[in-house]
Amino acid sequence: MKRKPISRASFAGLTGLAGIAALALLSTSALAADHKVMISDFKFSPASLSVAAGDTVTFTNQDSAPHTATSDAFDTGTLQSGQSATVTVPAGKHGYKCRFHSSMKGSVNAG
Ligand SMILES: [Cu+2]
Repeated sequence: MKRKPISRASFAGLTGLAGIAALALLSTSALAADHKVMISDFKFSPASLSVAAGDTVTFTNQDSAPHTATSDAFDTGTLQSGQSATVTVPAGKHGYKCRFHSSMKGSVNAG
């Protein structure tokens, strides 16, 4: 009676599953989109934005004054005139403001 190489077959099955899991991870990160927010005239534009959780938002300061986009979830740090910074947005609704100008407010809603 011939013995079947069971252990080898199940090893191949596991490798296949790991491959599928790796592909799933890769495609998730490949789908993350980047969104743009411009800062000019002491305003964020668009002031409110809906994105997918894990997406990035790039803030660009077009004013001559320095600004930030600061929330509990992300912070661009100080953006001098012409500078930009990209942040990753976790799930949730995040209000943010400029650390230097309290009237400058925006929000990013990540579903
Ligand atoms: Cu500001």
